[in-house]
Amino acid sequence: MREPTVDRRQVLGLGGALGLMSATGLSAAAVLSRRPPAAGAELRSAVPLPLAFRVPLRKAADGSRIPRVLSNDVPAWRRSDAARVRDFSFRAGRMHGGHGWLIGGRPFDPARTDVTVPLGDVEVWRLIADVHHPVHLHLVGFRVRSRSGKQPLPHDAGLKDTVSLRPGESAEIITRFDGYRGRYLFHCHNAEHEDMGMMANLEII
Ligand SMILES: [Cu+2]
Repeated sequence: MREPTVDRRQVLGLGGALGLMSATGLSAAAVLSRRPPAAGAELRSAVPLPLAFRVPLRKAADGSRIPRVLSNDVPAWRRSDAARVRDFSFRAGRMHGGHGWLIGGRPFDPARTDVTVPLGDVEVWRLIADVHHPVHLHLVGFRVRSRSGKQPLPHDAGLKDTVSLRPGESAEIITRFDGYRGRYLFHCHNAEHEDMGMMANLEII
């Protein structure tokens, strides 16, 4: 008789995800294997811990499917909607007498407003990078119009909060700054870059 099997997500649920897996010495291969352990099996830790996972004796069906179209309400801003176009370079430079990472040639100053946008305006931003910089905006999602003057990449489709610029690459993005007035940030999402100056203040008025 064929043994009932369990969904591997049940196994993960039992294990409390990957952190516990490493704590117990169970290998990722054992837990994430495409061939889940047989029901009733017991997964034991490789290190001497008073801990074991008992796979329950029940069968689970997974009727979920990834839809063919994930979203059809993506904003269709046109370039002609833009109240203005801005340019921002993301480059290495000098900061406080040392090495830093700069936006538009300037390191971050928390007291300085770098960009002021009236609430509701559509803007086009042209971003250019020296090395790899994942550029991230707070407050709004945006759409990627082009990369270095060419068609965006497949993963640029949809509403984005980050565009990952490759070395020497530029990108044109468009968004409407709606939502709330106040002060927000945009920055390189590389933690070392943002901590070494590659951040700027955006004021919605
Ligand atoms: Cu960066």
